[in-house]
Amino acid sequence: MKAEKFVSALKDIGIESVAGVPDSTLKQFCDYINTDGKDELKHYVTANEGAAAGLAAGIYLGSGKPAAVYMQNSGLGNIVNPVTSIANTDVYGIPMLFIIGWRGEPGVHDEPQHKFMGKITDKMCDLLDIPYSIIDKDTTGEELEKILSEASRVLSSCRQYALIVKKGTFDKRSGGDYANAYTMIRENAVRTVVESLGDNDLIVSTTGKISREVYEQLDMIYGDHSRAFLTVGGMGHASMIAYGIAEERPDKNIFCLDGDGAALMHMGSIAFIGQNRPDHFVHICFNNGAHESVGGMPTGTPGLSFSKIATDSGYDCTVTVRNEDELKAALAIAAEKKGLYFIEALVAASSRDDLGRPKESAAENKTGFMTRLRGEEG
Ligand SMILES: Cc1ncc(C[n+]2csc(CCOP(=O)(O)OP(=O)(O)O)c2C)c(N)n1
Repeated sequence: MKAEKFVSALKDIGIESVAGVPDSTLKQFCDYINTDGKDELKHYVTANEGAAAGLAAGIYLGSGKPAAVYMQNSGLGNIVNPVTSIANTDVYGIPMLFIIGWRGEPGVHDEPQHKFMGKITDKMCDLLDIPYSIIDKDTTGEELEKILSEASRVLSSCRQYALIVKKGTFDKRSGGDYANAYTMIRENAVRTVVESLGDNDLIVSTTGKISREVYEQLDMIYGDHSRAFLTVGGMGHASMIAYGIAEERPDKNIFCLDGDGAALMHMGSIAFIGQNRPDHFVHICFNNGAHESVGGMPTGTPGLSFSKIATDSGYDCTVTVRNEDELKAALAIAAEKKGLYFIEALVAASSRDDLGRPKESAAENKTGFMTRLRGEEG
């Protein structure tokens, strides 16, 4: 299915606005509405999928027209609250069309963090009282029209409707090569951080390719990755996981390796950490202005200074770095004296095509991390 056709079919049922968080399953659609098709729909990239549902509610209240919300199925977790306690007909009855990328579809190989949500995606829609249709690469224009006409009927009764989109639904298209003005390669920056670690230092890394880079670099440099907890799912929660470990293990230095998209997704955690002031915590945000791990689509907050936010939230020492020498200098300052540090590393929006993935199961990696920590208990 061509993204252009899909967008025009959405417009045919009166959708004029779309909001969401990008996903690789929806990459061609996201690329189109970010580039060639940017004038077709009003488009908002939100911090998380729940925020997109809130925005869709506001658009409906303001215009009387339902909006669409796109997401990876992980985002269903974030929309549960606005759907159940705002949009559902037991409350206000606010129509929205959800476009959900189906990761972890049963029978299709995918990463561990997608398995359970993949299994329950349709059941989640049932539970949330959202009728849905599944679309894939074989869905014809005529079938899509029929599905959307049913969606339109449901929306007109102030309910929500979902399109569950299988991997490979949208035809490949050119364009969508996103770049920023930064030159530091994120993988090299991750290596610089990993190389700087002392025996007492632990890593908690965020969802996506940053964790895959951490895993690879640790294995390459130390032959072991047990000092890292990879937050493979739960995007945006790495910093609170890191904080929890910091609370329980004051004998360790905790390095949280975050992404700008993930930090935005649950931005309140920066405020929480700044106010609770762990003194053995280095929070590094690799800011590429993009959701690079799922295709490089923009995070929607160009120029936002994460280090200023960290300063205002109460971090002791914050700095923005643009190259590896500046990063090394910032890490050396953090190593000198305990404190709550924030390093915003401005990096290019790119990664290596042959970047590896963890070879063990997520549960094995958790056990490795915890066994190492127990073994080092003072
Ligand atoms: C709740 C949720 N929504 C969306 C995703 C899909 N997803 C995985 S990684 C990622 C991008 C993360 O962006 P950022 O933190 O900026 O790191 P980058 O990939 O740019 O290094 C997204 C959107 C997800 N895993 N979970």
